[in-house]
Amino acid sequence: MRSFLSALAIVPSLLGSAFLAHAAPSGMPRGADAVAHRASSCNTASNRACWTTGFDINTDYDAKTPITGVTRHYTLVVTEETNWTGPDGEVKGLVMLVNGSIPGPVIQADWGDQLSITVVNNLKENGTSMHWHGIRQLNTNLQDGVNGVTECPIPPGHSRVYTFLAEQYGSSWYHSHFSAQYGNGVVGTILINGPASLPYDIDLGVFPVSDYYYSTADYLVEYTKNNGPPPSDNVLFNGSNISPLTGKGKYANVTLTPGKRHRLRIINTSVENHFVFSLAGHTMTIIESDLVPVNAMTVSSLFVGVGQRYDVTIDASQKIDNYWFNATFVTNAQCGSSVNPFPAAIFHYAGASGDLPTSVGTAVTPTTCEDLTNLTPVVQRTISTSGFVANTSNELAVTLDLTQPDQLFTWKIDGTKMIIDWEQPVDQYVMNHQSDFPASDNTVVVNKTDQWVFWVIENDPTIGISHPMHLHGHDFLVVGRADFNSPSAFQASDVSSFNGNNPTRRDVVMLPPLGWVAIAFKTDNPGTWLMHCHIAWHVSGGLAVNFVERPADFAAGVSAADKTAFSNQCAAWNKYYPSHDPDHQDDSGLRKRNGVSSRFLGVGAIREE
Ligand SMILES: *[C@@H]1O[C@H](CO)[C@@H](O)[C@H](O)[C@H]1NC(C)=O
Ligand SMILES: *[C@@H]1O[C@H](CO)[C@@H](O)[C@H](O)[C@H]1NC(C)=O
Ligand SMILES: *[C@@H]1O[C@H](CO)[C@@H](O)[C@H](O)[C@H]1NC(C)=O
Ligand SMILES: *[C@@H]1O[C@H](CO)[C@@H](O)[C@H](O)[C@H]1NC(C)=O
Ligand SMILES: *[C@@H]1O[C@H](CO)[C@@H](O)[C@H](O)[C@H]1NC(C)=O
Ligand SMILES: *[C@@H]1O[C@H](CO)[C@@H](O)[C@H](O)[C@H]1NC(C)=O
Ligand SMILES: *[C@@H]1O[C@H](CO)[C@@H](O)[C@H](O)[C@H]1NC(C)=O
Ligand SMILES: *[C@@H]1O[C@H](CO)[C@@H](O)[C@H](O)[C@H]1NC(C)=O
Ligand SMILES: *[C@@H]1O[C@H](CO)[C@@H](O)[C@H](O)[C@H]1NC(C)=O
Ligand SMILES: [Cu+2]
Repeated sequence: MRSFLSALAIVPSLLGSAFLAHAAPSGMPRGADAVAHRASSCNTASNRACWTTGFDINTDYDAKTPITGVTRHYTLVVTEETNWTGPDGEVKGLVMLVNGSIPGPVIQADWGDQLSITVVNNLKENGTSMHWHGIRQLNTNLQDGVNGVTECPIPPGHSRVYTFLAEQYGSSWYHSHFSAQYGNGVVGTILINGPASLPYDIDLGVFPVSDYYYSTADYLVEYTKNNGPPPSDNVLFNGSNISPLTGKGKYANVTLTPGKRHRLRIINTSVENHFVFSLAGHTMTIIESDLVPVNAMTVSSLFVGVGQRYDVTIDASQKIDNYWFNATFVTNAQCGSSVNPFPAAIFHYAGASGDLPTSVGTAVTPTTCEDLTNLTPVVQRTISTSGFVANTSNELAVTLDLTQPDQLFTWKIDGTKMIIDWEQPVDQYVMNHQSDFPASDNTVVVNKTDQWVFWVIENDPTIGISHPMHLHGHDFLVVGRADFNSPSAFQASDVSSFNGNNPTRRDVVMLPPLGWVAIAFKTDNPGTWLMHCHIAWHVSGGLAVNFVERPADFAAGVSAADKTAFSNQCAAWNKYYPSHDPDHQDDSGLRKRNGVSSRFLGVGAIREE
């Protein structure tokens, strides 16, 4: 197996098709075949660091990939259902689902596989686009799935194929980037097998935890324009929980094997709720965050911001029993709350009774939304921070504008509320060598090649709300941040506290309330990369910026086939949209709108102009 894989690494194109046939035997759902069989033989319970010849946990995955020649095919069908009975037994008026469930199917692959995912839009009137959160998309910006930026939305009745390489490994998720549609259920998980920084016996798989609302996301987007975030109605653990209203539904129930070490892949797929997780009587050891393997770090509880992922190991070394896995909320810090006061899942030791856990565990009640910044990536990055001078071109201020007549809460970054144009995505300008982006695309052009560029993101000095800031297309270094407990505005002298010596590297970081965070990424990936707050209501409210990275290189590198696919999809959307605009349909006709009548907020809810 090892030599076969290394041979593949050298001549993938020769062996690729034979391997594909092997990977997806006829009769099996394509892509759903046993990924475990494909893992390398040297990756064993006692040696998870090993992967295959020439590739292990220390391999710099930005520098080389164990190309397998395997393409994993998946089809994801997005549908809309009314009066749908959810996993907690409560009926929701309207949901949008991937293959009929929340969450949708798990996308699985091995490090170095190619993914080919067909997304079918069977929604009634919404467009859609699917974003593969945290996937690097090196030189594949058009596969990033951000409508209005990297593509036009896929109109109802149409589909598109996304193809990209699994350049990194670990746990992540996918979600719609059309308005706040993912809050209606268009979400699923991604698991890419690879080496790990700690041995473990059993991979329990993905464990997404999400806030869950009985109202539609479309309603909540409207609601949060003028109101504070509502508490979630429930919290789902891997798609399950009991209803806090009626007790219907069932707890998620994970079986642990006594004496064994388990890997759990925690993924926060919330739209608004941040959680602190703890497993009664146990510690958890972090081995990876946001697709970046880290040196093992043991914690008794773990804050996970929206969009963040932590792979942890859990030793089943306690008494054979049942234990609560609790999600608790941060107190008084506005990072989420739920109608369900004690969201929890059961962790059941094999051999224990079928009863509910009895011990309540120790309450963990942090008072800030602070995430960890003391993780040490296994594959190191050390950069010099001394040349950095903060100035208006690299400071991005987040502001809450309370002066707009049509909505109370308008979020801006760098002075602009993003209002993307579904009909003319940013990448269309870039491919046409145009730089006259509409101001509302909120673009920041970055021309430098293979340089580390620094950004200071400054929070509103008047509003004490944290934001989980997510960057597409890059893992960034968190080089500095204000203190969560006594945050202060950024000052030039803060640069002296920057740390470029292998700091925490990830793709979502918490921006302290009233404070700042400084990040650095290397300009090695041409294309337009969205950076936004991952709270759905805030990105819908405009809290996003587009880094247009090396536009000339991007335009030069796009293949003719990708360009054609891009324009065909835009032609289909632009043919569909104006005549099906629900805004038009809802319009009483009493008020005529001018020109292209609707514009979009964020990634993009509808706003009346
Ligand atoms: C999703 O549903 C479609 C249509 O039923 C099916 O062809 C496809 O295999 C499903 N995908 C997965 C990953 O199960
Ligand atoms: C959904 O349920 C509501 C309330 O029970 C009912 O009025 C409505 O007709 C139902 N809609 C559909 C499409 O079944
Ligand atoms: C998306 O679908 C929802 C539910 O049907 C609807 O309320 C909303 O107006 C639609 N938005 C667009 C832009 O089509
Ligand atoms: C969560 O559900 C997925 C899909 O059914 C499964 O593969 C995974 O093992 C589950 N996770 C846990 C921790 O049980
Ligand atoms: C998920 O992220 C959201 C938003 O950052 C946060 O409010 C919530 O506490 C996180 N949930 C968990 C379980 O960490
Ligand atoms: C949890 O799962 C185990 C194993 O399937 C089962 O024996 C036990 O009864 C379940 N616990 C509850 C409370 O359902
Ligand atoms: C954990 O959740 C259970 C079930 O909801 C609850 O009874 C218990 O008090 C919670 N423990 C903590 C520490 O939050
Ligand atoms: C801002 O500082 C950077 C160095 O960090 C420098 O390259 C750039 O020219 C400066 N811009 C202005 C407008 O001073
Ligand atoms: C980037 O390069 C282009 C082409 O050389 C130039 O027109 C543009 O002004 C540059 N933009 C910035 C922000 O440096
Ligand atoms: Cu936010």
